[in-house]
Amino acid sequence: MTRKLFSLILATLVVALPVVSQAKRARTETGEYNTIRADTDPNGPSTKGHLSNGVDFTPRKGERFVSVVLADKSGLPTRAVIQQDYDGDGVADVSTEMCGATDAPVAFRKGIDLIVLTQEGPCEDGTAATSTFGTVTATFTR
Ligand SMILES: [Ca+2]
Repeated sequence: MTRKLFSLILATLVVALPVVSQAKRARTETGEYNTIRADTDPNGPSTKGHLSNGVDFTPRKGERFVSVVLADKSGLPTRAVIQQDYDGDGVADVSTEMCGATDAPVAFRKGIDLIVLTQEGPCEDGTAATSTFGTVTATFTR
């Protein structure tokens, strides 16, 4: 009886340990943006240019903070905001500025999608910046 119980406890620990370490690990997700409009494309209207200056991310259960990095093909930093629409009216209720990347993990309200929107022009501190096309990398932590 004791031996069976011990085996059961051991089996539970072996199964549970990877789950716990997985839960503490940060999760990274990427998305592409492209602010080059088809009608201003030097090659003329085409299917390769589409207007999309943002990337949506859906946080998972337990995630509370996000760090964001933008890699623009221009090589310059990209001004962006992280937004959440708490009441679903299509208007952002919170907006956090960044210049190329977040300085520190940003707390967000759980259960609501995050939208990372690139902005035209320089960053708030005057740093030269632009938005052409590139990748948004979001790292979620608990
Ligand atoms: Ca709103």
